[in-house]
Amino acid sequence: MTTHIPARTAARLIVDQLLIHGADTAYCVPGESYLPVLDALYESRDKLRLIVNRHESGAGFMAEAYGKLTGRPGLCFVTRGPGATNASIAVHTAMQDSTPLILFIGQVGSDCLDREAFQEIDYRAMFGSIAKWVAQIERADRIPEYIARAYQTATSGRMGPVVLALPEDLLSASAAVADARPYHASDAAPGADQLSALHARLARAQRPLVLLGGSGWTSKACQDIQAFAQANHLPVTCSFRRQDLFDNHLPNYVGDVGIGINPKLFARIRSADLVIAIGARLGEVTTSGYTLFDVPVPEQALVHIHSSEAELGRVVQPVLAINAGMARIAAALRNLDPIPDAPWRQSLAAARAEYEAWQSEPQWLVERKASLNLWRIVEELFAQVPRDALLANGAGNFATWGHRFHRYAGLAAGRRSQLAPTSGAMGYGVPAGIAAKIHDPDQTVIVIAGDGDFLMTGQELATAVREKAAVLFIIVNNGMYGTIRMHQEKHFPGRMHGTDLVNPDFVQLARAYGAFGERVTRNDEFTGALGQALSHIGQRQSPALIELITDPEVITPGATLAMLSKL
Ligand SMILES: Cc1ncc(C[n+]2csc(CCOP(=O)(O)OP(=O)(O)O)c2C)c(N)n1
Ligand SMILES: [Mg+2]
Repeated sequence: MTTHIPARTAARLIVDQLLIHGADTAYCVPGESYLPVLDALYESRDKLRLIVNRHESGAGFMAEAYGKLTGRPGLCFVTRGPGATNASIAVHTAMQDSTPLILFIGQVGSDCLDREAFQEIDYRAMFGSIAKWVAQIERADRIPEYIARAYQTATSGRMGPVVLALPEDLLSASAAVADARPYHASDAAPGADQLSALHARLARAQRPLVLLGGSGWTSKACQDIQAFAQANHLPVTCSFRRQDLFDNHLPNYVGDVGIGINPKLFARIRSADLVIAIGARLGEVTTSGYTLFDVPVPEQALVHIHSSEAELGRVVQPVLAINAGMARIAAALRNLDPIPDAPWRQSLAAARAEYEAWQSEPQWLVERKASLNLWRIVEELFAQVPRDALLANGAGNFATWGHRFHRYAGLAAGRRSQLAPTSGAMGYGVPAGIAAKIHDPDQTVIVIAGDGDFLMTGQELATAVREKAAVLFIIVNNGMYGTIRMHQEKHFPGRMHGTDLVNPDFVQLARAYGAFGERVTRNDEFTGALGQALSHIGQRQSPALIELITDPEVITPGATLAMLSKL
């Protein structure tokens, strides 16, 4: 018996497939190239929330942040040409950060294709090297197939971005075609022989260490890793901007492996005899510019576990390569028999003490007696908010204060507490923080942004106000693109060029958007401003912004500009 399948428009088919795969939110900047999809979204507006952004980088970053937070693809709709080019920063970030994302782009009709028609781009060529998969849907009856594959591809193995182009004539077509089934992400499981090999290596080790990173983690997987680490008294580190994969308050946590790594931790990893890297890609930042492990044969015995076989042995050769998803490997590690009387047990406390010392206020900073001291601000800020508050940021030296001095809550407790781009994309923090607050209105969300970083996507404050996303924004205003100024000072001392900034009045700017705004120039003013900002976001359902005027000389937690020029 054949069931009668009614014809649906392509746009209806697209939105129906998204709903079948569990979509609840999408981000967009509208365009005439995909009007029928907007109309289908209108019809389903009670099931699928549409967030309207002010720039496609904001829409893309918000979708990427959604993907990071949920493990399900973030959805973003943009118009052809200029919309697609604006959104490309989020595709690149989703690629480097291994985040599931699906970007839908309107495309010129097939009657004009390849003529460089108005706003036409060949998306396969444009996104070819920064997306996991790029396709153009040319037949309405194949929409269920393409969208099911997009979900499957974005979420399986090493997660990543998918780009789907939608030609104009496709969107005006119809088809009588059956729906797909909800997708099920696939991940590999570790083999029993691999687990016993890992166990045997651990039993023989003297100075082992665990390095967590990458995507695909769940709260349960983090609980399992925590149990494995605790049962074996293992020191645990997290890779760059994945500091919330392990509760930083636990004695097993010994620091993060990112830009500006604690030199004592670097030495510890270099001299470890066994490194169990779980989920981390072992990319340039995580390996301190490929110096943490010798390339291609590291001194340490490296057990590398990754969800994609393409990352195993890509740069450094492991003694044991395990292709496995995070949930599966974590559950398996938890079930291993703990190593009795582990010889490294005594050194765990020493490694932890090095981490805690690295977090204390640097002596030179104490002596400087700055009127506004970011070390103190970080300490005071996190003393006033719930432990699982989320901290989002983009790129710039301002971010290192949070990375180094804040103790992130672990995902094991249920929520992500860090949202930041391993791609180093400026402008990420503002939209990402807004997406996090929309996703979980009960979580306290703080965005720390530099004066440069903030203005790359600051227009999304309008989105925050519209969506009643009561985020706390903290701007670290040093009047410059400080990171680049720092590099300039190291390489071309005294020749400052192109790195100073003329800023707007950020407090007036916040107020103009309808947010609370306050400026802080001294440590003792922060308490009052923070109290007001927190009570504002607690009650008003609108964002708050605190602008910190900082000393431009204090360029990092490690040095002043003057100290750098003497290097
Ligand atoms: C989209 C993008 N453009 C440029 C850069 C290069 N870049 C890295 S940090 C930085 C300056 C950041 O300035 P700001 O946000 O004020 O932070 P600061 O370093 O002053 O603390 C620049 C320009 C980048 N990482 N991303
Ligand atoms: Mg700056």
